[in-house]
Amino acid sequence: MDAPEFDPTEHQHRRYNPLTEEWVLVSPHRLKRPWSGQVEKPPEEVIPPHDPKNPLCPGATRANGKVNPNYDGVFVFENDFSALLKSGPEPAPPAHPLMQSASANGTCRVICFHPRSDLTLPVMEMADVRRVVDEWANQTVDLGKTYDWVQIFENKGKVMGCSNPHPHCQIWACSFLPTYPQKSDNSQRKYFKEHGRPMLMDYISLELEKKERIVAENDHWLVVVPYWAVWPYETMLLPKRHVLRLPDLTDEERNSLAAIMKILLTKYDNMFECSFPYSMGWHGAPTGPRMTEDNSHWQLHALYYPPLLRSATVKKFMVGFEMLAQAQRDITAEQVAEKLRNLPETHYRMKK
Ligand code: H2U
Repeated sequence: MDAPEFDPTEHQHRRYNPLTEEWVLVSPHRLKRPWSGQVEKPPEEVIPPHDPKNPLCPGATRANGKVNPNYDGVFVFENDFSALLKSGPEPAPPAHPLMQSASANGTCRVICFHPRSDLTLPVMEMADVRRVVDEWANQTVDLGKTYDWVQIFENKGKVMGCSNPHPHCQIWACSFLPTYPQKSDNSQRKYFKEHGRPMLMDYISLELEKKERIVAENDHWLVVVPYWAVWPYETMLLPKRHVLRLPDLTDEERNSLAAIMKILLTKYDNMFECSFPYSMGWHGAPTGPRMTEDNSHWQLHALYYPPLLRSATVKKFMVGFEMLAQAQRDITAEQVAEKLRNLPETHYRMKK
């Protein structure tokens, strides 16, 4: 009897992430196993639009005693519990290769997206989301004058360790390239050297041609479940044009980014009819002293890593084989892209 032909939706295989140079094990046959875990939806959390005790709200007092202004758009402040300080004593040069330390300076800031605590990006007005995009770009310019890497990230939901429901993100600007950006810089540089084109521009062309993993698309932006995705609902958001950093986006591209983010995040919320948790962040060409180097190998992109697996409460744990050997997923990137693509672009809360 002939062996059955390989079917990526049925048969185990490994996929390669060219950015991290890591592999992920895909086991779609496991989707057939019985599941008796929790699937019910928890009651929706009621968040007041304004809580004078919440340190991120307009007019509230923060941990360091400072009072926030009565802001009516975005509001940026220096994190009162910064993981990176502007300066400090330098560690001594490594005495042994097995015990190396190096200097680490930086600045941490918080951006409040909106004065109201009960809003999230998908349910905000387009103009409000556009203000967030502009602030991301402004902060990249400002902190990018000094720092090699400006990491903008949003941690959303209690399950991601986010303690505060007020819509906000963080920025950690570093005097060094952190581990993942460093890996990404290396791999994109290597690809550019070998092929003469930016890796992610080639990837965009492939995804637009194959149309198997596209979640949403507009004139300027593309959202895909990457071929090599690890988290069940992981997505990548990229400009279709070759863009190095957020500040390089045109006025039109910024409006278009606000629009596609609202669509992606609405689809996420509609998946399990909950405020979908995730960690997301922007990766663009390095800044600071690295700004003068040739960074043509870079392409700006945002990475979304949602932790959920099967329902609003069942999370994927990166444990066991994943901690000790390699990342693994059951449902394929193509199957998830189809699910997300078919979800409505109207938020479930607007229907009721
Ligand atoms: P998270 O809930 O995502 O951790 O974000 C809240 C951030 O706001 C967190 O980094 C900062 C915390 O350090 N913060 C202040 O800087 N001052 C405060 O008074 C409360 C919270």
